[in-house]
Amino acid sequence: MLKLYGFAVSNYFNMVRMALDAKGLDYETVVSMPSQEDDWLQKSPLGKVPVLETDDGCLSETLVILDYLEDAYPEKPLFPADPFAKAQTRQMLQVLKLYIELPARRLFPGVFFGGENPALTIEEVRPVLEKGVRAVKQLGAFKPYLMGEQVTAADFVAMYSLDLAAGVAAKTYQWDLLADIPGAAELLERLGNGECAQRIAAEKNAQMAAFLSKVRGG
Ligand SMILES: N[C@@H](CCC(=O)N[C@@H](CS)C(=O)NCC(=O)O)C(=O)O
Repeated sequence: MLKLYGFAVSNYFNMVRMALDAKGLDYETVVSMPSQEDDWLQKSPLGKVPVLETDDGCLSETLVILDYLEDAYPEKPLFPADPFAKAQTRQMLQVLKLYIELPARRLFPGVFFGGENPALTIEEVRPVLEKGVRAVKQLGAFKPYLMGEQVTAADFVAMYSLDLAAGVAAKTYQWDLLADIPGAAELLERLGNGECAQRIAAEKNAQMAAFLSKVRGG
């Protein structure tokens, strides 16, 4: 059976959980934290989560895992069949990862983890996020899902990256980031109402305080 390693507060872990659930796949979750220990590096060369363990071995990197799931389990597709539409979905995935999630993540220490963000980082992140937001707005269909009528992998990456980026933007720049992407708030609400998303949210909320206390050194 597929095994997914990670922890409930991890947004990347939850993106993959949503995809596994949408595909109706049986899988086991194994609670694992990022680590630079040798054992873990055997599974995850960068020491990160999530990791998907398959009969053929382990895979890390969320977008790669999403591609693998699509190729290995094509029933209940999470990418369009048409090559161009599929590439557009992948384009959106890259935009969300590179220009929304990763820049926002640079400010997690000051926004969520009780640290202080350096002024230079604050200055650097904003223009990247602005471009990312512009690109999501331009490339997104929001009809009603991010790429059109069908739910795709991009919806799951969006729901667990736009929400965090919005939190970062609000606290750092007093910027309502979602308001700059018409349809985004409604999309997050629609996705968040699903049964799997609700289960994930309940687990995340239950573990958030302990997680924050740990990263804040408490
Ligand atoms: N590029 C990775 C990023 C995953 C990631 O950053 N996961 C976080 C937890 S949400 C992590 O493992 N952080 C520890 C680290 O970066 O060393 C992916 O797409 O899966």
